[in-house]
Amino acid sequence: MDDLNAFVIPQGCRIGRPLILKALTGSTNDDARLLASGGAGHGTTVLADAQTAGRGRLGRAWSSPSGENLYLSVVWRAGLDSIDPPLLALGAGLAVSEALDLFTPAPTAVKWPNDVRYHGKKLAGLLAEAIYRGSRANAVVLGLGVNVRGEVFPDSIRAIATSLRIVRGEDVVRAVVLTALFERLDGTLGQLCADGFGAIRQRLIDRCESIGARVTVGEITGVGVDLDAGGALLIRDDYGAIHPVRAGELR
Ligand code: BT5
Repeated sequence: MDDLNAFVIPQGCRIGRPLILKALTGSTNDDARLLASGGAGHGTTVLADAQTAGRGRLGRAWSSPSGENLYLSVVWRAGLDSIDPPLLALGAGLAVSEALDLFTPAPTAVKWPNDVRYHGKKLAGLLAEAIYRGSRANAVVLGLGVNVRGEVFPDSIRAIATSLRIVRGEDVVRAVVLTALFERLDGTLGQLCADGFGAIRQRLIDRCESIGARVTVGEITGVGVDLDAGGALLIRDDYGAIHPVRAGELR
């Protein structure tokens, strides 16, 4: 964990303070949710070297061995009066993809809504969980799992997962990746909150592999053609009808 212990929050960054570093935890999202429910401020971050119950969406497991990858959860409170949690999650996926480009031979892509992939394999996943007071979210926990140094994955994900180490062919220091992630998250999400989704929409479209691809969500199959002003993926079916998809799992 020495490389994580040595990590210093980039100057001027509004997230990552306080930083709670754990050698082992169940799930950093659970830890951050608890902190957020107790009133923890914007930017509070839990970072773990390993998780015993790392999770993805819909209760799926996130492989979280020690010494290899990044598992962190950021309490985000800014701008929630104007930005919905799903848009924040879209912005976070864009930020992570842009940050990871600094370490990959070619640009990474976003699989809508927010998986970050390299040549079709998953480099990073995002689990955004809103905490509501009444009908309004007063915090969103942005949980990030980024495969940095892992080289051997469990059988169940070997065919679909990759890491910076694998795509680069050389070691990557976790603290350096963490610095890039904090800078991009702070910058891109700050821009989203200040200027709205329109300010980052084109950047996301440019790296969204689900646009121009044949996709299926639930009952809808067609070609992803655009993202609308609310972040929905527009799918054109084989009869030419356009379907906006606001949430779901692309196949
Ligand atoms: C995600 O879910 O992609 C969100 C993952 C978020 C994990 C972070 S780690 C820090 C924070 N604390 C948590 O407890 N969670 C967050 P989803 O789209 O549902 O993808 C889950 C699927 O990805 C699994 O069913 C596997 O197929 C695959 N998977 C599991 N572990 C993986 C890994 N390390 N790398 C790539 N794919 C993985």
